[in-house]
Amino acid sequence: MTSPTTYRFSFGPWNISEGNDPFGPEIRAAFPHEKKLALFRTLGFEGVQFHDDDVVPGLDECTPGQMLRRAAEVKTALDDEGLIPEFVAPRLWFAAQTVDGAYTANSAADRAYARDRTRKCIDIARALDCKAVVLWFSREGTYIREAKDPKLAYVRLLESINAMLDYDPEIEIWIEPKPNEPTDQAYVPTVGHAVALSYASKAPHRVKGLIESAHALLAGLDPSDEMAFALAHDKLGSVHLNDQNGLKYDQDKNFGGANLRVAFNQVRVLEENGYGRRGEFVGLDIKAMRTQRGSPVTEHLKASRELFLLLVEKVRTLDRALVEQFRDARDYEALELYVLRHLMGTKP
Ligand code: 3MF
Ligand code: MG
Repeated sequence: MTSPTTYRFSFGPWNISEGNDPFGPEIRAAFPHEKKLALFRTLGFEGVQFHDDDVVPGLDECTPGQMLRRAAEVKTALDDEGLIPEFVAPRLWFAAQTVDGAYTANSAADRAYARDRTRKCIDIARALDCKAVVLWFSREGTYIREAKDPKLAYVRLLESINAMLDYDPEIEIWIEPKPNEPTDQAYVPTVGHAVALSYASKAPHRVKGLIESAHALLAGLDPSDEMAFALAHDKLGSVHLNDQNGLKYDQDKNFGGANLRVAFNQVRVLEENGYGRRGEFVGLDIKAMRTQRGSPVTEHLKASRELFLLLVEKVRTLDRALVEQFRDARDYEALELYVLRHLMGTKP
């Protein structure tokens, strides 16, 4: 018998926010970025997800020396708090040069900016002793189909990935698919696209996926099946657990907050496939409700972590023999009732 997985959790500093949305500004007092690291352990988290400019603010204006000095300070702060940097992601959607995308922008100068910024992101990751870079292809897509040559766009994405693999011989690239928002149609909308890019790349074992529950739901897919697909290819770098109520704006709701059964199945697929046993983090990407008072807001992170652990118990106490029996008998009606009763804690 192997011992049960002890899960490690992570989130990014942007998950502690001031509540601004597209219709209104901040409504909570700002909580200083530097102080956020001190919260992780007390909340039960030991992994930190970073954007490159979370580590080095004003990155585009920094000299290489300034950049590395600042990264070294953050590394010391992480060590002091006993925290592990899970990944660093290049923020390729803020700058004027990324208005039309980054690696797929129509302007050669803008594509060069994106490549340069990505190299800086990798340098920062290495300075933190962090083994992965996450690519969320935020603006790699179009608002109207005629705006870009989509085949060329995929070629450019692959070339950019290969350039990253060349630039650093060890770094892993985890692609975080999302089908839309902020673009109308994004390139690499599903993990299948990400895995195809991985196999086409020059180092497939270093290119993986990061599945965000809400992103899969926005693509009309079940997040647990997206995770299973990546796991079947040994390419699940990490997850961004959260929830999403239908095809709306990207909601980043509390894990399990919209659909407990969908959350249960994500936990089931992760647990049944030994996710976490090689140090993978259970990552969250969750927005606090705008209505929440106080600063800093952390209830949403605590609640989602707790919900994950409660669902782990539900997975571990699932009667596997009974599940097999129902599968053998092809009695999925009975299986469904059993699963729902189990989730509700109702005795048969
Ligand atoms: C957007 C996202 C992003 C990514 C993050 C890491 C701001 O929907 O999910 O969060 O997770 O940028 O790459
Ligand atoms: Mg995310």
